[in-house]
Amino acid sequence: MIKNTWAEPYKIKMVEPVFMSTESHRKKAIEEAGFNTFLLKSEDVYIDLLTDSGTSAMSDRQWAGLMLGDEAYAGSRNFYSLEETINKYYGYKYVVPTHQGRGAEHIISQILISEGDVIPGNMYFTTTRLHQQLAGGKFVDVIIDEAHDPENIFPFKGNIDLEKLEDLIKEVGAERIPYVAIATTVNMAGGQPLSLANLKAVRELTDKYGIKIIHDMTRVAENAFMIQQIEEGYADKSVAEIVLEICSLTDGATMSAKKDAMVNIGGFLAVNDYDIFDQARNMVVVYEGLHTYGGLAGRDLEAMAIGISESVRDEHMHARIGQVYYLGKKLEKKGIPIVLPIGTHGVFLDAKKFLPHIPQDRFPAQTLAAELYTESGIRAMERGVVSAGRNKETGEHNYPDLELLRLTIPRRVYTQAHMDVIVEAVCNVFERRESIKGLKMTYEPKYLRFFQARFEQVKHTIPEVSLKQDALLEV
Ligand code: PM9
Repeated sequence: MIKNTWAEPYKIKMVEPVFMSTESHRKKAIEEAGFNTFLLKSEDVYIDLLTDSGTSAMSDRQWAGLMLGDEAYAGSRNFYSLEETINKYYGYKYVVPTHQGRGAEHIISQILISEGDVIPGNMYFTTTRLHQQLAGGKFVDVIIDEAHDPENIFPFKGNIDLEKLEDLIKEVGAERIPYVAIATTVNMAGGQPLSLANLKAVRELTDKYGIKIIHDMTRVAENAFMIQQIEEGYADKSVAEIVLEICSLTDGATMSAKKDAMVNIGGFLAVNDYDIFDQARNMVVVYEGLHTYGGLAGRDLEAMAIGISESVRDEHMHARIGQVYYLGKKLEKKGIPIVLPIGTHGVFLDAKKFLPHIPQDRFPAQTLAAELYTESGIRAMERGVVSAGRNKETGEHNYPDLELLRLTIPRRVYTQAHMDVIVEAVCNVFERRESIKGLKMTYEPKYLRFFQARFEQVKHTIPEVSLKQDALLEV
């Protein structure tokens, strides 16, 4: 993978200084943040690997696009430019802009899901599953088993298990399945791609039962690059061609343009069915804004359109994923337990292996996030039991097999030297791993708890009896 030497297909025109803190400053900061990296102030962070969402560097063309914002309330020319770009690069017919991905998830879930419906998908994503639940649906994971094993090196761990999917259809009935949810790539599995062969088979199966496919296309260009690199028959196709082929196999999509499309804010819902579009553009005026701006400024729509065209360029993807691989390979060589194969938007540390003495009730990945920050000022994101939330029926924690700390790489932001610093910091924490104790949750919000939960350090690593919460919906 990523065989050729690569370098960034751009040069740097503007820089933003970062804060070099002391260890005592960081100790205080993480304690004040309740040991939750989401609650740190960004100015206390040295290298920010919390997310690749809205954190990428825009190009000079995107910044220029901001100046072309047509801020008319209705019918802004930037909307038409975005619509044209989506038609051209993704092939979807109808577009409804939203302020970000979850705005689109809300709308499509409310339109397509009825109480008691079941939505199969290739692993849950936090906001996506919550919107499906809030609409009365139940998410069922039908990803292949390999995806739940951090050491399994199957190259397409984002694939759907066709047998699991067909068994589910037969069990609940096709009429209870409004759509199959397909994500490119699969974030919670470690940024893993799905193959076109698998997607074609899913299309065939869903056609047989008359079921739609809704595509979470947040990182579709990254998925397309992986297909180009490793799927038989795609080496000579461009990323742009593969993106179009993926989209053509689905009925509609939700997009968080803050990732692939490299804008600080923005998203959309795109569909091929006029009736769904008609309902969506009516709903968007209630929750987001008029259907030609969807909660965004005209300038945001223009930057998004330009970002989409930049995201599907082969040389961009080569450098973007090349950088993630550079980091992953170095960590792997040092013996750090990471999810394999290396994902496309970040390197995921396997916290169960990194801190085997900390039980999942003591939040090993959350603990590791706090330790890495204290060590180095590097901020990463927990993707384990805290993110997985609680079982809606029992109120117990959901215990995912994957207890991960995500080192997410923003696009076009950091250099190879930053990657080397990250490796050094992770190795330093690894060396003193046996002395690390776990955390206890002291505050838990009802929805998407990972964003705002607070923790305290514990003295011993014995499991906690997990607190139950009333009226739990989440996730
Ligand atoms: N992903 C991420 O850091 C943002 C914060 S965590 C909720 O990975 C997928 C695959 C995503 C995603 C956000 C959304 C929601 C949908 N699908 O954040 O609402 O990775 O734009 O998108 C984050 P928005």
